[in-house]
Amino acid sequence: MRSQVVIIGGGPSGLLLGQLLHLRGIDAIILERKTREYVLGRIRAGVLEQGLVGLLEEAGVADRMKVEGFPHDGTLISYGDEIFRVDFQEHTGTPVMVYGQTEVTRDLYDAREACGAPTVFNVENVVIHDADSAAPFVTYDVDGAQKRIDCDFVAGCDGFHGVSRKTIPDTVRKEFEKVYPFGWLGILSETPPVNHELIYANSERGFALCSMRNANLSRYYVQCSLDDKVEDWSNEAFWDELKRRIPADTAAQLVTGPSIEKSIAPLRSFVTEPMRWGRLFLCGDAAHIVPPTGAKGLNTAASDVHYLYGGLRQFYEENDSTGIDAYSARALSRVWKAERFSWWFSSLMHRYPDQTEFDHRMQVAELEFLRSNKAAQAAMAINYVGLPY
Ligand code: RFL
Ligand code: PHB
Repeated sequence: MRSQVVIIGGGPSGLLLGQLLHLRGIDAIILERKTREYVLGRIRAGVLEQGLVGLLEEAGVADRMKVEGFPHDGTLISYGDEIFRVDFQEHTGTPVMVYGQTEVTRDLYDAREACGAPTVFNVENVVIHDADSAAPFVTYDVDGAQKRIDCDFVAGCDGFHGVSRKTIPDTVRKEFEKVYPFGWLGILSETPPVNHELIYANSERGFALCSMRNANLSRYYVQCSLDDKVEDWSNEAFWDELKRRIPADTAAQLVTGPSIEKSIAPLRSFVTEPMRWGRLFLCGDAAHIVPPTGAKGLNTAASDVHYLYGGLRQFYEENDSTGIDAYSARALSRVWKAERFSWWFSSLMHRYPDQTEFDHRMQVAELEFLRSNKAAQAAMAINYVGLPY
């Protein structure tokens, strides 16, 4: 079998790239390790930057988002019982779109199926061969048989635990990592959100986030210990802890109920360089991870897709490899800025196990500065809504 591009991973990066390429007549086959249902069962990001919204429009999959998504013009930040708002419209003229990653992925799968573009699920033992040559190929097993696809390019969109990144030799690959000494315990609950905009809360007991998916679906998180197990957290204990971390008058409005999903995610900052090796290109979580504070994970995956899609179009439509040659440098330049923002916002909002009283005073001073200074709010808003591509 032959395909111009082989995309490894049918998460949001792979699906978005596949759809954009398909609309330009560039054929791409997607290889996914799990089933479609499994991929759609993962509850992850909820906030989309304008850049991603634009890419979804370009890919022809924005109709449902426009009806069911919620543009947010600002966000709230609390510390203790103090609370203030950062206004995105005032500082940037743009909102963010609240629309779940699950829904984005569903829309992309539906569009892919409608146009008959090929996706192979349940693949195993994916191996990328000869990526540093002009004739790469990919082998994999499905239903007990080994298959081979010859291609021009391989897009490694297979997430943090995929095979693509590890295909780049150790002598070439450089990795940068910071692991945070806490996790986020998240629940999804069929209750009305406590507020129509997100609330990021710094409290003596640790960070909390009040987020939402729609008028009757809320997403809440509390900072937890890395040793905590989901089973140890009853719904009651979760609601109780959340209420203690947000301002008292907000807590009084919180509607609680059963959780329909509960999970713990560790926090990590991670970047691999370069993001290209020969004819293999890494996209999204395969190349970088951010802590979720600031919602940059999915959005940074989307900016990679933007640069790679542009480069591949230029290659196929104009026989010009400038874009693919510049891919790694362009993508990394924006990746590092998203890493910086997520690291800064995480450092500002969490309680660290070894935090001194001095460190805490620094957080409060920075929060008070942010509360009172328009330039600081503008810097935050510009990063939150998304830096330009
Ligand atoms: P994904 O979504 O991980 O998709 C990769 C896909 O590749 C498949 N795969 C393979 N397929 C074939 N062969 C192999 N060898 C393969 N190995 C893996 C996987 O099954 C999967 O379907 O990466 P992608 O597409 O780059 O998208 C990135 C985003 O998913 C990610 O950045 C965000 O979800 C990060 N993230 C969050 N971001 C936010 O902005 N806000 C959040 O609240 C948020 N919560 C999260 C998150 C990531 C989490 N993970 C990865 C543990 C919560 C969690 C739990
Ligand atoms: C979410 O709704 O899941 C969410 C929102 C904002 C974040 C992280 C997660 O910064």
